[in-house]
Amino acid sequence: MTSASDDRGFETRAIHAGQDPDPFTGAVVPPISISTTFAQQGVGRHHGWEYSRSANPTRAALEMCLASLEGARHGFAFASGLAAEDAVLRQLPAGAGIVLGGDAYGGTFRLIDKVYGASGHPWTAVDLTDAAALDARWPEGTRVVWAETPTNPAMAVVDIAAVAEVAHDHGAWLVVDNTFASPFLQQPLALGADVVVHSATKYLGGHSDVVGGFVAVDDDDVAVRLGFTQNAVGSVPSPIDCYLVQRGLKTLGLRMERHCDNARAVVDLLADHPAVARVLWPGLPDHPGHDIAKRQMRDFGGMVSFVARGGEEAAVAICERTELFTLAESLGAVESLIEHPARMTHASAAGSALAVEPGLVRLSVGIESAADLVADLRQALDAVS
Ligand code: P1T
Repeated sequence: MTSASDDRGFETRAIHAGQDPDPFTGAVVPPISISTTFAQQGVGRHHGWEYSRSANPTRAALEMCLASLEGARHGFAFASGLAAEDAVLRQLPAGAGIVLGGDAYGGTFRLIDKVYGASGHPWTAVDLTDAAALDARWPEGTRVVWAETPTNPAMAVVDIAAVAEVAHDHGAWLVVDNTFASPFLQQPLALGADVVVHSATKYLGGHSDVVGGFVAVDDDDVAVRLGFTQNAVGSVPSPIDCYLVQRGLKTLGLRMERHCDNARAVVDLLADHPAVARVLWPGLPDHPGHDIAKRQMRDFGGMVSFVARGGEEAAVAICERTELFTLAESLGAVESLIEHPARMTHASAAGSALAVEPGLVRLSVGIESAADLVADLRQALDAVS
């Protein structure tokens, strides 16, 4: 769906873009359009809607709003983050190579390695925090560079503008997975990325009650191809799921501010605790990506990882001891979650270049009272000290 240019503020667009009151009833919340099909006045004569896989009014409203929030001309909603990623990777010509960052969500690794790698797309893991090294060691035949920033789960920061320049010099696209930052904190297209992907399951939806994905692009031709793929392959979200993401977006700015503030409070505890060997959060001045994050992000986000001093055993024990932080996969919602990436979200990367340090614990810091989150983590850390 194409979004009209709109220079209103982020929070205004989150609440109003693509969401005018219903022209027939005045309903302030546009109705959820659950119809799968739409009456035609004559063969091929209709109001712009034919069949809901191809286009649906609730999905279109979400796509317009999210495209606007990413500062993109075009947006496409999908049934999951991985479905969105798949739609982008399907645009690669036969045999084209992929560069994947040295750290990424385990499911993205699995998609690129086991699905695209297995069907003739060679891929290489490259540390994208060093754009000059990428340039110097550019793998021949690469047509897409796939970057997360901050990365899942090691919280590395990639300089989007620098990596975009290298990718473009070599005739490749830069795709940025903006799931960890959300468009409130970071807008990769404005920094030179060609494509933005999201797991809408995370901060965009924000309430752990919907699985979804999203792709944003500026290029009109790429948009036509993505729209074709969305319809031809058909991994589209239901109207109710679209509504849930849309509803989540209305508070995205408020939630992100609170996620960031709570992360700061949690990091203060972790940084001083004897059970913690290293804290990985781009807001820390000694984080190697701190200056880049300061430049390309509005704030440092609600995701925090740390390495337990006692290694894997201690990391697992901490994950099993918190009470308010729920032990669960996923992230980006109002409630705080804790997990052990090596055994959970990133188990598929074991033994690969993207394998995760076994002592690593990942926190998705929610928007509960900061003091309660800190107290909960403190008791879990104290128990393993
Ligand atoms: O789960 P899905 O909506 O398909 O999104 C996949 C995905 C894509 N990109 C990033 C950066 C992600 O973190 C994810 C999903 N991640 C988890 C479920 C997790 O716990 O890390």
